[in-house]
Amino acid sequence: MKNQTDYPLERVRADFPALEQRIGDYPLTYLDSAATSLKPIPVVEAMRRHYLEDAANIHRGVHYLSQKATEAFEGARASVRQFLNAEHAEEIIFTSGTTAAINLVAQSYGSATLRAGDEIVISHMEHHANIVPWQMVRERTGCVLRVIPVTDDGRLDLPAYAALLGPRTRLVAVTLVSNALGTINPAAEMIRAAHACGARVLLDAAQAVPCRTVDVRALDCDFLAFSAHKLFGPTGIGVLYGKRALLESMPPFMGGGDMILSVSFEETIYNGLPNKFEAGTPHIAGAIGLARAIAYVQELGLDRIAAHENDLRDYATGLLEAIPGVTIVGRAPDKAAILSFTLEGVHPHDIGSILDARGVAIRAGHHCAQPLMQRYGLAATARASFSLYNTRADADRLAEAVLQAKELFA
Ligand code: 7TS
Repeated sequence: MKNQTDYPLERVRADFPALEQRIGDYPLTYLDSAATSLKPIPVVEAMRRHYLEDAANIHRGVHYLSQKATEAFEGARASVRQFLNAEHAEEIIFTSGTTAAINLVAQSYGSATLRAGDEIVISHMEHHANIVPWQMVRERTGCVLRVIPVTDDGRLDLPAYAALLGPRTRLVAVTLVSNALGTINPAAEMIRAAHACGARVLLDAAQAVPCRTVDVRALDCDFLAFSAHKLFGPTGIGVLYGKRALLESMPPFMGGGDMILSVSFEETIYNGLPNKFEAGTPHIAGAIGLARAIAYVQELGLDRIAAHENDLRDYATGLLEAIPGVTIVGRAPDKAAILSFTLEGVHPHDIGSILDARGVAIRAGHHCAQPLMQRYGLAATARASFSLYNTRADADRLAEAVLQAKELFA
């Protein structure tokens, strides 16, 4: 089998100069895009231009460069709106990333609306970023955390989810795609069930936006969070989407410049959306880079990206399965190109080091999902994640290196 014939893999790879380097005697095989993606030239160029030619602060200057920076920043917001198919640009809040976006909802919405005994439903496959903020809210409000179990093959247990929902459920916070298992969760169905009992839903889309079309209106989610750095954009910027009426009803999360209309020592009047949630000078270059990254994946086409990654997922799964002693953790029928695995007799960190010595970059560890690891009785897994620039040759090198790890420890 060949790579998809209409997929411009060579052209895509040429956009990512990091792929040209060698690690010792080996070409770089980058299989850690679930941690962060590599960055294409157009994204870095857009940020470089801003920093070298147009650097100015936004929303405050009357001068030319400030206006230009403001237009670029608000243009980026418009790009994100269109990318997510949100109804209004002011439903797009720039944050420093997924973690900050979830914390914003937990602090602002959670603290303002939750009372002792109210219930938040999360799942057993959440990243710590979608667990710990809710535990912090629990400490402040006395609300209760309920956890959707996962099945042995790595799906959410949907009958158990239905049984968890009830009149006390206020919020469901779940991941769209699991970073540790690759599982794609049936979000639309889960949102319908949550809404039917009056609960709001937050989706963690950190692993979803790089490889799937995410339409907040089709999903009807109330909040959604993602990071630019997994979407071929810069670190330090991400997005919180929230339905306008909800965001309007929420108190500010941080106070400072830009989030106010007027300040006196007696009284401060807050700004409207989205500024209310964007105190301080934001990551202007980051927003510009994110907008360029969105254009990059849209030019390539998310459906084509998904098809390419699915091919790599299936190909690599076949290769790993053929190695005796390898167990793939996470076998949901609907999966992104994230392969967590263990190798009998070899610690995942040793797998990672042996692969690294051959230029193969994977992640080994608990993937910031310790409860999930505990569920499967594991301390860690090795995780290979494939992206739009990976090749079948990358999967071959992964499998060869895993075989060598096995022989070394035999
Ligand atoms: N949610 C999910 C599903 C994630 O995969 C991650 C990062 C986060 C939230 C947090 O994103 P951040 O940008 O705010 O840090 N996941 C990973 C990973 O799997 N390996 O490194 C980071």
